[in-house]
Amino acid sequence: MPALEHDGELITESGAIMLYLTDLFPERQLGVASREPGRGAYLTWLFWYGSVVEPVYLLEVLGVAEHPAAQATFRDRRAIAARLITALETGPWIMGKRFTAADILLCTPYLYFPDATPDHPAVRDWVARCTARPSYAKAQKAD
Ligand SMILES: N[C@@H](CCC(=O)N[C@@H](CS)C(=O)NCC(=O)O)C(=O)O
Repeated sequence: MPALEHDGELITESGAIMLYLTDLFPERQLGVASREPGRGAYLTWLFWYGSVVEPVYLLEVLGVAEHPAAQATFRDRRAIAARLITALETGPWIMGKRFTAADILLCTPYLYFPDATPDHPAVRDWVARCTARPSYAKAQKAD
């Protein structure tokens, strides 16, 4: 269960942890600071993960992804794929030229569930780029 305790505060939810850490360590340049161009897109990607991507895949597992209420609220895996593909066709990262915590967060489901990876070269190559980074190997080793 993703959780971070810092300065006596507990932070949960992967997106909130990412935002907390990238705001705390701006010098690592993995986030987009407040008032910096791209902050809105950065927040959108982080919140989209928890608010849409996770529910959509879970609703599929539960067999109710095609329910009209689910469609009207979250859309579906096709919409997720379309949004990723649109971003990654510009690429090479979700936010363009710059690798951010949004890449780390959004590629995660496809590391745990490779079969769920949208069947498109832009997405497959992006997942491969994410895992080819030395920091990925370092994190895996630490885990
Ligand atoms: N929305 C949460 C989901 C966290 C979550 O429930 N993760 C699951 C795996 S996908 C987990 O760690 N489960 C362990 C457990 O429930 O014991 C987040 O993004 O942090």
